[in-house]
Amino acid sequence: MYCKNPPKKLLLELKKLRKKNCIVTFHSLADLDALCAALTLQIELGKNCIVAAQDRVNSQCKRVIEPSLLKNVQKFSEVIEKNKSSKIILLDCNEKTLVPKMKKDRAQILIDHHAKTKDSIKGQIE
Ligand SMILES: [Mn+2]
Repeated sequence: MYCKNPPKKLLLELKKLRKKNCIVTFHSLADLDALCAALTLQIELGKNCIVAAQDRVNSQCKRVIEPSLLKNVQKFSEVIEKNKSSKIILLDCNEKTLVPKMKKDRAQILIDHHAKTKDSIKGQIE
C-alpha cells in the first residue's frame, strides 16, 4: 500500500530497532528499489542491522551500487541461522514465493508498495 506519511506505529517500531540486531531483506533477484531501500534503512538503524538477500541482486544493482556496499549484502539463509531471534524487516515485497528463504510468519515489519492479495505476507507492523 502506498501512503504519503508512514504510520506512526511503524516509525516508532523502527526507532526501537536503532542499534538493535535486525535483518533487512527483500524480494528475490533484488532490484534497485529493494536494495537501495535496504541500504538506506541500514544507515538509519546502524551496523547491527544486517542487509540480507534471498539470493542475488540483479545486474542493474551490480552496475549502479558501489562494490563496497554490495559486499555488505549477506545471504539471508546464513544470517538467519546465526541470528534466530533478530527481528526481520521485509522491504519491497509481500509475495511469499519471492522470499523463499523466509518463513512466512516471520516478518515483524513490512514496508512495501505493491498491491496486496489475500495470500500476501503480513507484517506485525506495516
Ligand atoms: Mn523491487
